Amino acid sequence: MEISLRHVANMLNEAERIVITAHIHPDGDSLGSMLALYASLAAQGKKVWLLLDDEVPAVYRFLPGAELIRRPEGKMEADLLVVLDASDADRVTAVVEAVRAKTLNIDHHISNTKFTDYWYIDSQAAATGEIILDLLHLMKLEITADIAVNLFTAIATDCGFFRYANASSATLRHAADLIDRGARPHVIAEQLETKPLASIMTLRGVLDSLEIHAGGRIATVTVYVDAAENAAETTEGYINYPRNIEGVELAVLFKPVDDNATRVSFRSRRLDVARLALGFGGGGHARAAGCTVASGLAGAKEQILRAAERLLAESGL
Ligand SMILES: [Mn+2]
Repeated sequence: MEISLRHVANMLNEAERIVITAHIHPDGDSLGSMLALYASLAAQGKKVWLLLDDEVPAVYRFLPGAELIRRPEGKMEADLLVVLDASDADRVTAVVEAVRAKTLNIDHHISNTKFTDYWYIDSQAAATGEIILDLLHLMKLEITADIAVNLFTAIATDCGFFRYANASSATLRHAADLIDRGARPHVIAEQLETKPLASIMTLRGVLDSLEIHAGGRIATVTVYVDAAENAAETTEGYINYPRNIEGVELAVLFKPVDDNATRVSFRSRRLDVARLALGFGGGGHARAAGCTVASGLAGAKEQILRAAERLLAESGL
């Protein structure tokens, strides 16, 4: 059932035992939103748990409270399970199975499949963090400096530090509000941009894998990382290299998982890549989306390129 933000606030006020989760392969928005909501509800004396069926990538471990995020273990009961920044059930399976509770989804993905008991979706918001900030104001909860750091990171990372098309004047007003409450953008940016040497070494291989297709309109790169690294590091930033090439309408990042799975990320300037991702059971936004293709790298590449060239033609690009 679709509900208003006021109704979301009422549900949170009424619940005493609340589990907060977000999508697997967590990013700054999902983690920052989780931690901000956690801190505000826990400060009210509620029993709150942060569950995620994934590791927190190393780059986000500076977020205040990140160490409180646990993997689900066994079954549990709660009054409410809040699912943040997740657009479909596939991305939260383990936690939803482990927790018996009413489910509430707060999200900003246009591709949201409305998979919970209750949902609040604002596809105009650049980040779920923007919605959480509005919610905390509505609930008249204190926004501490730690909460501000989490929400600023959530918002900034989902709009390329205010450079992407989804960064609206409202996005910047939210960010300004958070700076007033103690978020320091230059400190957060430095945390996010400082990389381990291994990540730069990986970049060498990524650039080596660059391929140009469709007469220069599609650029692809491939990231090979073993499972352990995969869990600890975020590789999404690599897609900006093909994305920034002159004339490229569609950037694709392939991440081979095994012989039967290849994760794929898309970025574009004008093309609706959410449509492309949806065709492979994925989702996302118009200019940034992703999916997993049930095939090894070569097969996935072939299928994606075929679908992408068709979409380019249909879109007149
Ligand atoms: Mn998001």
